[in-house]
This record gives sequence, structure tokens and C-alpha cells, in this order.
Amino acid sequence: WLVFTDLDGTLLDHDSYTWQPAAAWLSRLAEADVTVIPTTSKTREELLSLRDELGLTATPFIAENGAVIGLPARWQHARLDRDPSAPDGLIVKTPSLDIGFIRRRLAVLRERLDVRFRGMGDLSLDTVCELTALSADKARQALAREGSEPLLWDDDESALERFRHALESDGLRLTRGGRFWHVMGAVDKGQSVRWLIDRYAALRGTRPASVGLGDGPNDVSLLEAVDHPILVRGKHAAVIDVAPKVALYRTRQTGPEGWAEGIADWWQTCMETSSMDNT
Ligand code: 2M8
Ligand code: MG
Ligand code: MG
Repeated sequence: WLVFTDLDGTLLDHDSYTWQPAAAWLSRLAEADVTVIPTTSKTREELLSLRDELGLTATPFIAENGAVIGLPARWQHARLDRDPSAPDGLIVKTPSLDIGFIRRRLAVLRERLDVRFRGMGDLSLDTVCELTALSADKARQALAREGSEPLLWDDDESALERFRHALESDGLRLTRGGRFWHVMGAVDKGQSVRWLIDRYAALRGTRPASVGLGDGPNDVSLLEAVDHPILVRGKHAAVIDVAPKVALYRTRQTGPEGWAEGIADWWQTCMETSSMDNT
């Protein structure tokens, strides 16, 4: 099994960023050799330090809503990966547009459509700290964008729809996280989840079963890409519109408590029954 999990509002509490209520399950999954793959809006830099804190150092990660995929040595493929690895052995894929291009297009659209928004690149470190309650160090890592721009919408709904339409004609996408809107190229979490599932199959010769956990609109594609989707109750008001054929487990609790609740239910229904089948 592979477990793809969103971080903010899902494994991490929306406000305090703690994951303590999920820590016991993280150790249990590690013991059972279940790979937990962070699938998030956060940046590569945020991921590299969080992975260590979460004890997920040897796992791949999906950052910036699918725009950045990190592959540790065991997930690399001699023929499929021509890219050079970083000094730490990681190979990082950036399948879509780079942040410089995205920010230039955003500046053009702001002028042309006469709409009001602030991109993360326009915000000072202090403002990011205030808005997100991240420490200065973590906020600096959040500012190190490679392939997606979080933004604050300062205009009305109809302007937002015009903006979304213009982005799409430009080959860009708009999605929504917990606090910010996010603009990136033609990628999403679900696409990168499928890419990693294919990579696993190419390396091992067998398709893994998958679990997915998320709380926001930007997690819908993730939930639709896995065998066992878990919608963690959000602290935000956003409506989550998942395809009707998808059998969702909806948690009662939010954040890491909800994460533990959803994982416990999956463990009971899928893992305990399948290990009984095997005996
Ligand atoms: C932003 O992402 C979250 C994800 O839901 C949001 O939209 O609220 C990103 O800037 C991310 O890099 C950052 O760590 C996070 C902090 O809350 O906010
Ligand atoms: Mg989230
Ligand atoms: Mg996220």
C-alpha cells in the first residue's frame, strides 16, 4: 500500500501545524512497511525539513500541488531517470511551468483583466508569518517557490471567474488550498499521484493499492486518483466536490485527529481483513 497524504489541514493541524495525534499511526505504518507520501502545496524546501521531522526521509514527495516531485534513491529508475541527482541523492522532477514564467503571466493578467490579488512573491516575510502563523524560518521556505504561486484574492467572485478563465486559456490552473488560491501549470496532485503509482509499478512489476487523505478543494484530484480516499473534515468553509462514483470515508474530526480516525478505519476494513484472508 501507498498512502498519499495532504499536509496542511490533514496530517498537520490547520492552525498549529502539529501532527502529534497522528504520530502513533505514523510509527505503526512505518513498522508495517507502508510508504507515506506527502502530497502538498508546500515547497521542496518545506518538505525537506518536514520529512525529517515526520520521520519520512526515504519516501518520495509531491510538492507545490504536483509541480514538484522528489524521488529518493529507491524510487529512481536507471533507464527512466536521466536527470542528475542532487548531492543528497534526490532526483527532483518539475513537470510543468517554472515560477518565473507563472509570475510574469500573473502580472500581465492583473493588468489586462484589471483584477486585484496579491501573489506570495509580492508579500513580505513578515506578512507571510502573520497570515500563516509560520515561524520566519518556515515562512522563508514557503517563499522558495519553484512551480506554483499561492495568492490572496482581493476582488469579487465574478472577477475570480474571469481570472480563472484567462488562466485556463494560458495553460495555467487555479486551485484552492486552506488559506490561499494556488496557480500552477497543467498539473495537479492527482496527476502526480498517478505518476508515482506508475513509477512504483515500473520498478516492482506490480501495481500498489493506494490510500489518499486530504481536506481541501486542491485534494479532489488526489482523492479521485486512489483506491481508498479519505476526506478529512476541514476547518475551512470550502465545498469539496468529489465525483459521485468515489466511495469516500469522511472523518468526523479535523486535522491530525481526523487523519488518525480515517487511517484507523482503513486499517480495520482493508488491512485486518486482508491479513485474515491470507491466513
Ligand atoms: C500555503 O498552502 C496552504 C495549503 O493548504 C494554503 O493554501 O493554505 C503554501 O504557501 C504553503 O507553502 C505554506 O506552507 C502554507 C502555510 O499555511 O500555505
Ligand atoms: Mg490541506
Ligand atoms: Mg495542501
